[in-house]
Amino acid sequence: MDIYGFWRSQATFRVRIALNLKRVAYREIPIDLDKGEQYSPEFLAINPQGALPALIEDAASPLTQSSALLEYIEERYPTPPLLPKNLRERARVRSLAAVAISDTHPLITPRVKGYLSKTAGFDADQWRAWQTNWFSAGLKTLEARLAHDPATGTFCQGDTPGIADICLYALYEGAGTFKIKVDAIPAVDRIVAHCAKLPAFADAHPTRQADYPG
Ligand SMILES: N[C@@H](CCC(=O)N[C@@H](CS)C(=O)NCC(=O)O)C(=O)O
Repeated sequence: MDIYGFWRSQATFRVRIALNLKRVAYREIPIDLDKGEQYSPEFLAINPQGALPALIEDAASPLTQSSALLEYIEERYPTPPLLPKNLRERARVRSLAAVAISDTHPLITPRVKGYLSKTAGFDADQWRAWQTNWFSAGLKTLEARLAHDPATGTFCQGDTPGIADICLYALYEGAGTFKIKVDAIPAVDRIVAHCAKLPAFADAHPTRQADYPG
């Protein structure tokens, strides 16, 4: 299995963790977002959206969108499960994941940065304020959702890591790659610390990737 990705790509980070948790071997092919390689004709032939990750298996068409990939990996490799069995618990996990995947991450992508700098004249400070605002909003929402909910355990849902933890960890450490630290999120800090102890999470970290510039 090959994944087109980038060390800092939060969406690729999520897929790396899921594959590691399932113990599925993969090779990552780097696409440098800082150089705009996602818009090369070669990559647009793989994903016309110009976004990472893309997962390639044999001669099949590429699969894209990290939420679809997490579900695909879960269904294709059922052990260990990354979603609970109980229907309401599954919905809670997907809802927590969506705070990161759907409502936070899309706002801080390179294409949004490009648009804001071109059309609204954003400079580096304005972009940083924008990024900080949306990382904080996402992580504080997750804190509010997790802190007092009896369904929260060692991890987001009970005591087993799953899709919500994958998304939380990638969001939190994604903020870290930009040196953004959000204060007063103790439940999030605690769950992230538990995730970081697991090799599947730690090995997927941006700083552990071959294309990490150091
Ligand atoms: N919803 C997509 C988001 C994909 C996405 O935006 N990926 C980023 C990297 S994390 C990207 O490739 N962005 C390229 C750009 O914005 O130009 C997913 O979860 O896979």
